[in-house]
This record gives sequence, structure tokens and C-alpha cells, in this order.
Amino acid sequence: MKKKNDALIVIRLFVYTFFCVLILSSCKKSEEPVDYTTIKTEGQMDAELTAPPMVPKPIGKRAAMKLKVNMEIKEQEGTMTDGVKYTYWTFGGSVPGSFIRTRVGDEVEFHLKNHPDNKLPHNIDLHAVTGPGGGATSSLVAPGHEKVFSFKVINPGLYVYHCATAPVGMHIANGMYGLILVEPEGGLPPVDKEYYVMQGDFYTQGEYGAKGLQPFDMNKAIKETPDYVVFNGKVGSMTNGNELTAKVGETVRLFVGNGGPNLVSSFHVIGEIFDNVHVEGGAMMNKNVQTTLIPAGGSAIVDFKVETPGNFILVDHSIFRAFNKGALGILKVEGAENKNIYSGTIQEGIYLPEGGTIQKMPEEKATTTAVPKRTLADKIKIGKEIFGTTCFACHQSEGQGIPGAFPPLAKSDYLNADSKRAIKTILHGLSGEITVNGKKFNSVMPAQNLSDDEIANVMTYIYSNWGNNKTEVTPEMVKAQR
Ligand code: HEC
Ligand SMILES: [Cu+2]
Repeated sequence: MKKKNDALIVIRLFVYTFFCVLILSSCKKSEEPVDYTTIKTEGQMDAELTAPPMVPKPIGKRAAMKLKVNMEIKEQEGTMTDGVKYTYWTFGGSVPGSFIRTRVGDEVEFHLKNHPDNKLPHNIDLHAVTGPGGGATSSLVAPGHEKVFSFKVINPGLYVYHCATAPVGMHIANGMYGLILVEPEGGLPPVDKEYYVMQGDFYTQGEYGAKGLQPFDMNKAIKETPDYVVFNGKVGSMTNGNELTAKVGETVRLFVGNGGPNLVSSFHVIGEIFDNVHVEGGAMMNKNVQTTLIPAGGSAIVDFKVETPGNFILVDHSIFRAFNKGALGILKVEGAENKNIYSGTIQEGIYLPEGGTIQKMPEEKATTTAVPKRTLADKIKIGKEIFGTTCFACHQSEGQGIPGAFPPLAKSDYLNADSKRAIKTILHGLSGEITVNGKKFNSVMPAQNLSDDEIANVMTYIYSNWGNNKTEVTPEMVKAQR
């Protein structure tokens, strides 16, 4: 009897030890960091490169390999916003430059080509590179030449690359930046949609909206006073038919970068909360984030599930940049409403604390002082200034408005049909549903605290432009509607 018990105990002990050793050894295995500096590559392929807002296909489970990147630098004219041109310097023909997608352990063979039509030498500094200048010291390339260098990516994360040729600030300010992703072993968790968004600040000799080809302004760049702060190289890169899209129930991942050269970005999506944020593009995960800070020369990976349909607006929450300098994009989500998560307006009532729904700025200005006689050209010139400081924030620089929010003043049938009604709109404000060029708007325009002369000038400017009917509005006409 006793002998039998002893034997049992010995067997049990043996089994326990076996399992303990098994568990310990497996724990040890998963904790041991993989050394990606020595990981072997298997095979070779050309890297897929994409222009924003697209990103290359996910890496998934593929083994580390030799990845050939063919990148061509092009100096080319592009559109900053309607009527405004800019000479961009680009990696791969887009601003930001082509997105490069790698996995940890890949050996990248980088072919940097400088197009023969270009005027300047350039190079590339990739923040994903461990080596002098991030590659810049090996990659300076003259127009009509090609430089090849190679590096191994050993830290997973989302990294900025940029040109580092003197004057560095000028090369970056002209658009020479982009993102390179290094996926971790096994890839990032799969999502339904992935997009590439990168902010940049631009410095032009003319003010925001000033027409024509606008040269770079070094003084403004040094003072850090940009005229444009934009996503993906231009105003409206993700609006007016270029929206990012997703369907209700999908998960969306944004690879967000900031090329600077100067500003940091307070990246926010109006109406969404980031479920996950790879802080600064690294391994640390934050959850349930409203606004994530993206330094100049830095990045973040954010993802979120879209539960309700609608337009979700990407902004730099330093908010004048969004509404007055261009840092605004739209993610358009389509699908069925989910009243559980967002009800929409349940009831609309009227609330009249001061007897009217129109908000007024405190009145400081004398509204009807004697004004000199003005020529039509004078009125248009003064009117343009008033428009640029007062109306354009909502109605936009070319009077094109914002669909669903601010009606257009360009070719506006509402405006052209009745100048008295238009004068009243500016004097007293406007609320309730109106139809402009077949589209319904139901919002509030605040009364504008302007003098008769100022209203006459701004209206004359609007009527003289953008295909409107050239009505000349006088201060007397405005006075009659007060
Ligand atoms: C804060 C935003 C805002 C500002 C600033 C603003 N508007 Fe408006 N405006 C609106 C909105 C919103 C409507 C539509 C109101 C509605 O839905 O009833 C509108 C409507 C109008 C209309 C009639 C509709 C059309 O498109 O023809 C005119 C004309 C107009 N605004 C002119 C001006 C002028 C001129 C200025 C500058 C002096 C100005 N607005 C400043 C928001 C604004
Ligand atoms: Cu350059």
C-alpha cells in the first residue's frame, strides 16, 4: 500500500516539474526580444508606393525581405487652392511623398532619382534609418542622377522622411516629406480602411487666397507665420468629391504625419474618438483619445470604428488653421443611422433670450456716417478686403461656400434674384431653410456689424465676381433696408 503511494507521488512530482519547465521555457521565449539587426531576409521585391490618401497593401505575415524602393524627385507646379499655384518639390510627384510600407527586418535598397528637368540637388533623411543623417549623407543627388543606398529597418513604427539639403527648411516647406511605415512582426491588426494624411505649413508671398503662382516666402517661414496649413499638400485635398470614405460599422486607420516645417498639429476628427492611438507613431498605445499631438517631423497611427453615418471633419484643432488656412478634410461615412449612438435633432424649438435667434456682435461702429463718393473700382477693392476679413471664413475665398453648411455666393441664384433681400441678410442676419442653386441650407448667418458704406462695398465686390449679375450696391440702398 505505502509503496504504491510513494510511486504515485513520484509520478505526480515528475509531471508537475515537466509542466513547470514547459511553461517557464515558453514564457522565456515570448519575452526574449527578437534581434532584428541579424534577422535573415528571404527573397526580394519592388516596394509598392502610393500617393496620398492611399497606402500600400498591408504586409501581413510575410517574412523579412530585400525591398527595392524606386523614388523619383520631381519639382513641379501644382494647385494650392482655386486660382493659386505653387511650385512643389516632391518625392514621387505628390505632397506628401509616396508612402513606403515595410516590415521590421526588411533590408531596403533605396534608389533615389533626381529628374533631369529639376533645378536643384536633393537628398533624403528617413527617420526609420539607423545611420548617419538617416541616409542623407549617402543620398545627395544632382538633377539627372541616381543614388543607391541600403539600410535595415530594425524598429517598428511610423516614421517621417524628408529632404535634408540646405536650406533644409526651404526644401521641407516646399513639400519634401512623406511617411515610411515599419510594421511589427506579424503586421498591424487588420482594419477595413487605411488612409495616409500628412499636415504641412506653407509660406507664400501673397496672403491666403492671393491669385497666381505664389513664390515661397523665406521671411514668413522664419517668423513661422504660414499663409496655408493644409493636409496632403493643398486646400481641399479631402473635400469636394475627394473625401475619405467608409461605411457604418467599419474600422478606419489613419497614418498621420506632420511635415512641418514649423507647426505642431493638434490632430482631431470632429465627431469621432480615436479608439487606439500609437502615440508619436511608436509602440505605446493610448486609448479613447480626442486630440493627439503630432510634432513637426513626427507621426501618429490612429484607428476608430465608425458607428454612425455623416461627415466627420479632420482638423488641426488649432482651429483658425482649419477654417482659415486650409487644415480641414472630410471622412464621409455612409450607412444606416444608429439612433442608439446618435439621435440627430429630436426636436427643434425656438429659444429667444433677447428676442431674436440672430447673434450680434456688440455694436461699436457708427452705422451711417457721411462717406466720400467712390468709383466702382474703389468699391470693389474695399469690398474685397471686407470679404477677406468678414465673410470668407464661412462662404470661402471664392464664394464657393461649404456644402451642407454655408451657401455659395458664387453664381448664387438666391443672391442674384433679389438684392434687397441680400442686403437684409447682411444687415439683420438670416436663419431658417433657404434654397441656393437647388441645394437646401438650414443654418444661421449672424447679422454683420458693418456700416452702410461697408455693406455697399462688400456686396458690390461679390456681385462683380464669380459669375454674379454685377449689381452695384450703394450706401443709400443699404440704408433703405435698415
Ligand atoms: C459665421 C458664418 C457666416 C459669415 C461670417 C457670413 N455668412 Fe452669409 N450666410 C451664412 C449662412 C449659414 C447662411 C445661410 C443661412 C440660412 O441657412 O438661413 C448665409 C447666407 C448668406 C446669403 C444668402 C444666401 C446666398 O448664398 O446667396 C448671403 C447673400 C450672404 N450670406 C452674404 C454674406 C456676406 C456678404 C457676408 C460678409 C459680410 C457673410 N455672408 C458672412 C453664414 C455666414
Ligand atoms: Cu530637397
